[in-house]
Amino acid sequence: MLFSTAPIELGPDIWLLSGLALGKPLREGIDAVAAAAAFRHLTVPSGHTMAVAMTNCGALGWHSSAQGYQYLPHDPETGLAWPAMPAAFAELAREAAAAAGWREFAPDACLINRYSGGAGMGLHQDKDERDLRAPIVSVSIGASCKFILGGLQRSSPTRSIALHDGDVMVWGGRSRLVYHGVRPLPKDSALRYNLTFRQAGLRGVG
Ligand code: MD3
Ligand code: FE
Repeated sequence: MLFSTAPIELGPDIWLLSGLALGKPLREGIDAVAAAAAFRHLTVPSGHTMAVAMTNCGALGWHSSAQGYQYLPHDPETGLAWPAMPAAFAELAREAAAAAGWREFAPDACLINRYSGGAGMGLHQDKDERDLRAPIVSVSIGASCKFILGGLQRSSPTRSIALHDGDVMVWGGRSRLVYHGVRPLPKDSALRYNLTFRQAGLRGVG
């Protein structure tokens, strides 16, 4: 049976909704988005290429280049608008935010990360969004991973949290700017996808 447990507060304003995404047609949504906006390995300002492959859907998409990080209304690879957020994505994001106490969440950006064996994401903060009062909702799909949860400073102590297929987390308020990352997946791991839903622009503005 598909199930999801009651929300667990992992830290101040960090909520884990285990299994909330199970049984929803998210892989189909990812495939549809990727058919229009292919996964790519972006360059970071240091000149390195990210281990994680990314694409986006929604009004705005996160982009990184040698020049820095920004949200763009178009895919720079094709010049086309990012594909629309699949209905199942938007509904899940709003359901999760509401379950964690944010009833007004209206995501305009969904970044899709794809991890293959050996890929991880170093410790960082998410601070490219215009309005940091809105939470971020993240959804884990596919292979499990070890998520690294730090604090408000890079030097803060970290915890390791196992994330599994279907797990959803909501980050807001006092923990919106916590440092976080993902340990490299084992070399022989299956693929892992992560969706992060954000209110990246001004409320009501694409
Ligand atoms: C905590 N993604 O895309 S999701 C990212 O699993 C990112 O792909 C990771 O970090 C992944 O930026 C982690 C969990 C997550 C996402 C956003 C956050 C944690 C967060 C924003 C603020 C604080
Ligand atoms: Fe992040």
